[in-house]
Amino acid sequence: MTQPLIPIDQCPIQIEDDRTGTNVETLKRAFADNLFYLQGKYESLATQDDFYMALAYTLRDRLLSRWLKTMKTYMEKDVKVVYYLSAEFLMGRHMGNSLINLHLYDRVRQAVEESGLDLDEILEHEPDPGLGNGGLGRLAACFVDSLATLEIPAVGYGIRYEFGIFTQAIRDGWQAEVPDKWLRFGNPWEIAHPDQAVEVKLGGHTEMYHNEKGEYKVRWIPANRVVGIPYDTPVPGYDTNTVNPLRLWRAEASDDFNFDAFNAGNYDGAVAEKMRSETISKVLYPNDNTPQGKQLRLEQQFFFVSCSLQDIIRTHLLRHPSLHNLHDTAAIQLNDTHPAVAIAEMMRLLMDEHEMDWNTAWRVTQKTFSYTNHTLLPEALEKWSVGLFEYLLPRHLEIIYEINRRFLEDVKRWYPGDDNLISRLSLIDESGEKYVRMANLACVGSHAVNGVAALHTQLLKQDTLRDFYKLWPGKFINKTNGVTPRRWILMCNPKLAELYNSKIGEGWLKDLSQLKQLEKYVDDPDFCQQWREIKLHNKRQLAQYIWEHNGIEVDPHSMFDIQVKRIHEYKRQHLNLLHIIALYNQIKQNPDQHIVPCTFIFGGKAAPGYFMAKLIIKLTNSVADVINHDPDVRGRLKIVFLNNFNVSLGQRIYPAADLSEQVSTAGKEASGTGNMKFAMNGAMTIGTLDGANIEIREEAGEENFFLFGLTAQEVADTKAKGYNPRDYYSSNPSLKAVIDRIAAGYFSHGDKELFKPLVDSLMYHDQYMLFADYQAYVDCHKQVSKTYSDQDKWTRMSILNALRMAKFSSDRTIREYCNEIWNVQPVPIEMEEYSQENA
Ligand code: CGF
Repeated sequence: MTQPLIPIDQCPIQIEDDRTGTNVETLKRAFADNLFYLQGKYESLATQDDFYMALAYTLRDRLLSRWLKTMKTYMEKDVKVVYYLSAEFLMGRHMGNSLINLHLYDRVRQAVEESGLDLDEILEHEPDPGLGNGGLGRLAACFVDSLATLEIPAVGYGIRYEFGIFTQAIRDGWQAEVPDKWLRFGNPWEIAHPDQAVEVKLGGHTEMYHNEKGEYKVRWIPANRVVGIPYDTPVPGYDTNTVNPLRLWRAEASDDFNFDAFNAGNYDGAVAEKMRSETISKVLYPNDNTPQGKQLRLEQQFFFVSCSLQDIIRTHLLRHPSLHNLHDTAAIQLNDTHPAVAIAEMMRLLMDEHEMDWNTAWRVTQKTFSYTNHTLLPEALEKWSVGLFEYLLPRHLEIIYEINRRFLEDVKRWYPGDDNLISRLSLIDESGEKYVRMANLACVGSHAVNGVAALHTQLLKQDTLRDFYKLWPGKFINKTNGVTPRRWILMCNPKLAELYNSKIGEGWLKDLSQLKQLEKYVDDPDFCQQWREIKLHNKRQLAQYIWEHNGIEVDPHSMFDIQVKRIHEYKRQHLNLLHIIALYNQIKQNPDQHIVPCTFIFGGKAAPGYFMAKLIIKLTNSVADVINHDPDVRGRLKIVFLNNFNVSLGQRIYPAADLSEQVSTAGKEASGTGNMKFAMNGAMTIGTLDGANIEIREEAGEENFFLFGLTAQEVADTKAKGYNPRDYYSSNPSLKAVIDRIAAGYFSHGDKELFKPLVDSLMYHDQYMLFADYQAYVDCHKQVSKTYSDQDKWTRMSILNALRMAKFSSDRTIREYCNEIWNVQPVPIEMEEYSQENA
């Protein structure tokens, strides 16, 4: 008789073996074992990649029992789960995170060292999985970390792009894009589950039919089918047993389809179709805040949404006979409008595939979904041409029309005769070519809509989504963004973490407000001295990196003034450049004048098709070239553009900053999250009253923040009055000198054409009002320099900034989502602790 297989965690004899044990000897054995059996290498022939892979498997093994137990607990307890739908997850490297969350850093370091290797080198070998553009994708990654840490049942759903965000190279000062082959050597962190593959339909047409009960129904006859294969990556919580999955879908051609073509002898056609299907998960669109109306992008969105919803429904039906109570087991969050087609797909699945009537399906849908808006830029609000929608998703378009019809009926009843209101609220933009407005769909189909910082939510209510706010004020809620202190303090700034631990223990890592207790040391000379030493240490490390990568020698004692983020005109990297050139002009006029030595560091990618952003990169490098080599400057100003800004580079940069540049035009940056990472690591902010800057200033204290510039209201008022940038140019000699220097070709070897588009755009439009804010910004920088010269004062301000950032832990943000939007509770995962001593 065959014996049923006993799950490993229920085996009567628990053995601390090579896959679970955590003492140094066991770790060493496991590492060697994986190198031999999984990488197929002797140590003498192994490369750094082999070592990295072997160590990654060693760690993944140690996550598995917690991971499977987490899944089993959720199933058995039939808990409500948060499903976070996001087209981007910018996770950053996994290995360091796993070491921290498994509390294995020291033992693994020892095991690796005793094996004759260097852990830091191995850590550096992990490719940075760049499955996101910037803030939105990184926010999703911080959120899944906090969800697991807070023991919230959650699944992140997204796309397993074969190519993530491009690698940025700098050639002759210009950005060049290089494909990101992050999967080249395989991905040891993920586990594929082809058994849970789902089919996704595309194209075709719909038809009416009678079902068995004699009712009229609609069915979708697709032209094409694609299969979604899930790949799960464990997301361990810090200091808990919870390990939640990040489930990313890969597109594969459906066998049926190929088979037909093969049978017909059309081999090329079958292969071409296979490639076409698999293209869906090939590459991440490298645009941030600028949607591109490309068919493939809509296919990507629908693909991962359909896979995920089918998966959610399957999970629900394992424990419930019907879908009427789906909202009791599932809270689905739409991270921006990229997954908003989920509203229509859920309706289709409920009605067409699960026989639910419209009203019930709509009630379930609305109760299940909530939507986060991430942008105020009107050009960034996604819309899809009705023609494309109909071609790819004919059934969904019908459903959207019906949602719209019913919705507008209501509006007409509530606001009779207001046709303008109707056309603004409509899910279909009919002002010219017809478009489906995804934000409108998301607002109508969700029970909650949130912005990502207080000002942003306020502006959504009074501007971008004001008509919806008027209809449903109760739906709108603010959820100020946050970032995980595990990655953004502990992992990236270990010396600072050590200092905190030595004073108050490790509790702050799960409750950042505990840092407030350290305020009593703000005047303690020893503490301040240690604080300065840590910053200097971090600056030295960054200086070393700059030397190795850019060949530029920078002085770690100079002020590190840093702006790293996507390059975008609204973020105003060029305002920063104008100030640098103004300082340079001063030096040229009077080379002996006192100037606080400063290293200006930039980093960030530009969307490949965004000419002006690319020109800003070129200008940065050109200004750097001239100023860094001018003997009059005597090294007092250095400018560095660090190429390929990504999560790993961010981990080096934030801890080394003295000054954080957050200078977007007020009312344009929804929140920002880099601003939080800088402040948590003790950088002072120079910033406008925009996004989360406002709240950072409130928390840090007005006196600990360098504020400048117009408010969002003043920006609007100035524009309304008729803004003319040339007035500022002609009345401000310093500004004029700066612009004239660029226009004269001083930074382009006399070429007056190169930067003309940038100069003209400022002189004749200046959409983001750099000129209006120029003088305030320059003056504010004077204040910064003066303060920096008083190191005691600066240190005090830096300490207070870092200690007062509790609000910006993503744990706080996630708790608010749980309580106010998702209605979910923590579910602790009970496990017998493996004794680390006996292991
Ligand atoms: O989302 C952003 C970022 N660029 O990804 N937007 N989008 N789309 C906003 O511009 C940021 O201000 C915001 O912090 C981030 C996450 O909410």
